[in-house]
Amino acid sequence: MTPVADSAVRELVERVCSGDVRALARAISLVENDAPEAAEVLSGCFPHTGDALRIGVTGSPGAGKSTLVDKLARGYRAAATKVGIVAVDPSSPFTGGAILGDRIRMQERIGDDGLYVRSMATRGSLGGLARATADVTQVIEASGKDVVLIETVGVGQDEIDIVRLVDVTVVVLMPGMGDDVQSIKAGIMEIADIFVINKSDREGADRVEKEVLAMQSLAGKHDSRVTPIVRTIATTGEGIEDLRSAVEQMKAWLAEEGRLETRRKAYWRERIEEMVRQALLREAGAHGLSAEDLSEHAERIADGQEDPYRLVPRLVAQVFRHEAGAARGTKP
Ligand SMILES: Nc1nc2c(ncn2[C@@H]2O[C@H](COP(=O)(O)OP(=O)(O)O)[C@@H](O)[C@H]2O)c(=O)[nH]1
Ligand SMILES: [Mg+2]
Repeated sequence: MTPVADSAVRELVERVCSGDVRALARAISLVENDAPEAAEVLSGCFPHTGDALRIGVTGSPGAGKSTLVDKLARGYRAAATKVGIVAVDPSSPFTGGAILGDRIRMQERIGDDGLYVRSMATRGSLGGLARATADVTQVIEASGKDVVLIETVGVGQDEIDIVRLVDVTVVVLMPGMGDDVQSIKAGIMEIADIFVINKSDREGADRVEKEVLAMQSLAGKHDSRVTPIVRTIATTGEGIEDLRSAVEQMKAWLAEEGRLETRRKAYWRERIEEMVRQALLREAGAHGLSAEDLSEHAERIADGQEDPYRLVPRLVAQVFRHEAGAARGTKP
């Protein structure tokens, strides 16, 4: 990057950190699209992160996550807590109802600079949705938010990866899910810090609670803490304050015995590994290993014409040879 661009990025980051909403939107776009300036933006934001509480809100489509997040945000705003919202919903790209709903809600909020809402463009996020969400969250945090709420549908590996980047995971269930409680058990249920039974105005809330309790007793206690179950009616706001206090209790629990540090260390351990992988692939791409090359190799390997166990060490050596050459100022 040229020095001019560098100083422009620095200025952009300064504006983000001072709470400039337009600068924030611009910085997020650069990061989301993995633009050449992205690393500089993220690096500039990094010193201004780490203090916000990241809350993941996950659960099946229609469980009431968006409504709940909206009410939670209002609760936090009433308490003068600055809130960021990241809405991730891969099931409805571009025209999906959820994203549209989030945008409408965002429109309503214009004028409150203590709240920022962003829907993730879910298709074409380079390096994956989890990467993009993690980076966007960093930028929003740097803009001075105390709490970042991340809404995501609790299905698929991408979503589980997204949930891994939060401090507190709220799993939203609802009556009438029946076997659904069982079906999402495998992935998301284990990482729940708080269960919410939303739509408690409907019949069957007791049954869902019983199922969750049964599951918990089956799983056994593996923590010094029982996962609380909070009943809510997101549409009316009933139970939202109970949910906020459950989050506060979780926060206090995390503060004990360095639990938050442990979680965040595990988080960064995973992210670094992924970042190194991405960087190496990008480096390889710059030195003659394009996506097409990869496909050609794959084809030959599938055909039995090429040996992957010899290919990969050769490719890795190629990248490092180039790096070493660049460091010496020579071409390999
Ligand atoms: N009866 C009832 N409906 C609710 C409640 N919470 C949300 N809804 C409705 O359920 C639908 C889906 O809500 P939404 O927040 O978009 O769910 P999401 O897909 O999980 O984000 C909407 O029509 C909401 O108005 C609730 O507590 N009770
Ligand atoms: Mg939603």
